[in-house]
Amino acid sequence: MNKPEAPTSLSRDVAAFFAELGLPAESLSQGSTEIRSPINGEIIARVRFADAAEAKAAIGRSAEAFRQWRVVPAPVRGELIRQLGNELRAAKEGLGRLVTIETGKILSEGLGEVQEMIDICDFAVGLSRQLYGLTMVSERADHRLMEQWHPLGPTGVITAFNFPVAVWSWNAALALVCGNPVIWKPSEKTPLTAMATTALFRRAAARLDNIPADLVTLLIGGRDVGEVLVDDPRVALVSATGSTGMGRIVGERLARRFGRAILELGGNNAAILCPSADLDLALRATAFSAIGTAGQRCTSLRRIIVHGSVYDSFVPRLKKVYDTVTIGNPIDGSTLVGPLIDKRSYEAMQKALEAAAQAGGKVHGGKRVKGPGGDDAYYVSPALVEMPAQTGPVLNETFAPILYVLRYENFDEALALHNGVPQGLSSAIFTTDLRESERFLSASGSDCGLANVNMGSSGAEIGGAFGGEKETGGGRESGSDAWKAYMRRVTSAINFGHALPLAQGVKFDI
Ligand code: UN1
Repeated sequence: MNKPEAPTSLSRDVAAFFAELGLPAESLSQGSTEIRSPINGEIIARVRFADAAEAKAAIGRSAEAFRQWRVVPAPVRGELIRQLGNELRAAKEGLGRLVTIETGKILSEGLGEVQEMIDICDFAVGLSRQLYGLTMVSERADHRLMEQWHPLGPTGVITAFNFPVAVWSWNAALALVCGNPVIWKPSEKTPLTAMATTALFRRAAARLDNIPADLVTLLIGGRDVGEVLVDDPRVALVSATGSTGMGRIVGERLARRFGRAILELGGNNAAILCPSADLDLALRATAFSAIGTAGQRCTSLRRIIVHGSVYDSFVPRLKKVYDTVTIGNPIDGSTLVGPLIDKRSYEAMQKALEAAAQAGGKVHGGKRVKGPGGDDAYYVSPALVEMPAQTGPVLNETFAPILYVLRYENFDEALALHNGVPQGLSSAIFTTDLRESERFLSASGSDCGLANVNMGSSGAEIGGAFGGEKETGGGRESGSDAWKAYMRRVTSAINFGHALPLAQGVKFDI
């Protein structure tokens, strides 16, 4: 474990990056909401929150931007995203570091998050020339059927603290090439990375002519601002990432007004460790998925279901990793585990561990450790909990590094445990047995949106559709055909003949 180091002046770093981006120094001291770095609890900014009236006005401006943007050809819209990708490339160091300062994830992951933004920009640029509709054969002579995809409307994007900018970019890059303006409400805990990203977007937009003002609006605010986005019928689509509790409210309220939703909510991701697994590989993959990002990814590994024949060779090795992993300042290159985001998160972790112990779990680790920041920072050793059964806190997502270990004897039992939780985001199997891996990926296998073989549950690339089932909300973002959620489909029938045959052979002669 790292020795505690003297706290650095993170606010100075933040101010320097903001100056580099041309953001006024006052933007860091404009308001009364204190933003603290989880690294040492230092106040790095005081930001102003928008209120509901400002949010409404912003939606009006976004609706105006939509009228202009929807008629810009999609490949021209793609050029804006190409410019955004270039800005992100140039600012990768600084923005990655700011992600680390604001979220506490290690620098390599802060940089990785910006890389994920660059990757989705590249994807979206290509996509801007591939918003394909279909043509279908018609049952009627001299008729043609076709579908087109048109821009949908202002898109609200509500993001969580743990991926403060990448998740915005998955949504924004697609929404923008699809012809929609974006209104962004970032997590209350991470407004600074959102401000910096918006500044980079403005730089990109300034390189081109005729980009409508208010194409991207940043609304830093609380729940009231989120509610305006969810309730206002001018917002055609809301993409929300966060807890299942939040998503249930957002989903219900959107449904009431027939607004569209993309929900990316809690995960309770598991891996099955089979008798034939490559244990060395499984150990590394488990460590990254369960301990990495201090367990604060929606894809973090939360359960491992281990076959009895490998339990005693695998679990003690895993415990050793848990005992020796480097915890400390995430800016320091040798650290693997940074702090939790805040005190509430620490308390939720302790509560879950107590409940697990009460349910018969054997808890290993999970204690507060001294980091670089004194009392206002929350560093913990990751926790491994051997459970006698899948009960109590094992059924919930606790956003902290807790890995529950369960034992199984036959594969069907493992699958039942795997799927026996309310969430369905990500999943993994470690096996070299083709039958097991194919079964896991089949209709009677993992019930999650993401199912991996011989790798952990976290760290997806942007090329595939990202999201999950059940209480994870069903939304898909990022790659594959996720773009379709940001557009409206028009199906057209065209008669190029002289007769008027009716479908299904109906006669209606006048
Ligand atoms: C999240 O935690 O909300 O698959 C997103 C991953 C990352 C994204 C996580 N690419 O772990």
